Amino acid sequence: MFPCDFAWGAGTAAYQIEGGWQADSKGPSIWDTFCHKKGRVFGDQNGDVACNSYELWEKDLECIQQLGLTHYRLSLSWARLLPDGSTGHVNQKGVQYYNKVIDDLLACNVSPMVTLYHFDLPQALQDQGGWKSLSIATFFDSYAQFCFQTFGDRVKLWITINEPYVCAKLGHEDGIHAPGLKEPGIAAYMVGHNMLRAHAMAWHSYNSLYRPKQRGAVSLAINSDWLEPLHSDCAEDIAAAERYLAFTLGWFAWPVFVTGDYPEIMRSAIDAQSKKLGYSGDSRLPSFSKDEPAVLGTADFFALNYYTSRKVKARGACEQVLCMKSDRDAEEVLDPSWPICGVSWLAVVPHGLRKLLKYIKDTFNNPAVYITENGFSQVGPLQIEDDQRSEFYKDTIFEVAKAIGEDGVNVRGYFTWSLLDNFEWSDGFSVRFGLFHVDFSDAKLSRAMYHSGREYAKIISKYKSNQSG
Ligand code: GBH
Repeated sequence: MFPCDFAWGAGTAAYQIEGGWQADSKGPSIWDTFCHKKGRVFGDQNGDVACNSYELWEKDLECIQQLGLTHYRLSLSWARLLPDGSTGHVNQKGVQYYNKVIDDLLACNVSPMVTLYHFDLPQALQDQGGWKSLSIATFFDSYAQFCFQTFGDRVKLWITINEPYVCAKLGHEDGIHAPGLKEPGIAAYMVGHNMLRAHAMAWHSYNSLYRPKQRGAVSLAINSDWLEPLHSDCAEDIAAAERYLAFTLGWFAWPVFVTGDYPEIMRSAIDAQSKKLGYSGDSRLPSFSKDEPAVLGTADFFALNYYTSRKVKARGACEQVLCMKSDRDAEEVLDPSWPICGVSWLAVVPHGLRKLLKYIKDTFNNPAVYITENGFSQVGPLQIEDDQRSEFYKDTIFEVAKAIGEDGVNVRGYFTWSLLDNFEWSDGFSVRFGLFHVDFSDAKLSRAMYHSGREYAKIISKYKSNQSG
């Protein structure tokens, strides 16, 4: 049921694991700056050291081998490679580090999937306006081309940007992620727009300059919950769930996979709200220029980060202020039959993934899909015997199997989040997503496999032997 070349992976992100924040002339990123201000992150923690994967990469490789992964998803730290964000100055130590990681993986028969951007913009580019500035797309394209040029002989799976939704909304609307801006109703749409422009430019560069020789595939990773109307027979709830989906998955998937532009209900909702609140001027949702490379068709596969599901109802006439929540006029409701057992936002709903995969197949013309992130965290007292998480992985992978076998979804790979317990953004080290436990109180930062890791290794080896047999 899983195709013989199915990718069995796990993922990490540079800032969450590497540490070495100043090592070997790495430049600072917006997450360095953000965490170094008090009151931003749980316990004022930061990623200065994290799992110290910059020095302990070999330990990570052992974990990867213990799991029997066929693929490993990592991200590159832009500011480690290009300390001030531009290709004018290349940090060779950074190049060496990622060369070693990639070469070691390949030597162990593990294919790298490389994310160019996982939330950590070089601070030097933030100082020039960051993702709000139009010129960021050109900087990103140069960085991407540098990476294709440097690593693309060996890397065949690329993700340009991870979760533009999260960068835009959490970073520029809610201010709970770096760069910590709170400019509701305006900045997130600009940021999302520039991320799409940047992604499209990089895809076109790959397509014309590198693909002919390197023959890899490029996409962007879109996070989406599965959404259902709270009352399936209530027209307002149905419309609210549709709007919610348009403002999350649709925001990025529509331009890239369907029309080259934002979902119509997104634009009309935003413009209607502007009118209501007396906000004049151009639409707060920018428009794509015909003079720039087209966004439509700039993904060689669909990269999905799925964690949870939500019920949705209309908000009605509450709180009329300029913000994304008012624009989308749809509220998520936790369903009591979908239990929360870890971090507060994560209801455990494995079957939501199957439904979302079917929706993606039907809506986006049956693309090849990689599930680039999926996971479930522990909080509170630590258990190496994390049986609930083992069950979660078993159930989820079974849902993926049904999506392939019964719904005919073209799923090409599944990556758990995460290989290691790591720096979980605003939750610091208090939330653990790893298949391996990391002892952050021990100077050696020793890694130890959770039972869920053992379970995942078993699943992988079962399907691998089925495939070869
Ligand atoms: C992923 O995003 C990230 O890509 C990854 O780096 C991270 O480690 C992983 O999640 C686990 O968190 O704080 O209540 O406003 C997943 C999508 C969307 C999930 C934002 C958390 C925050 C909810 N994320 N959401 S809240």
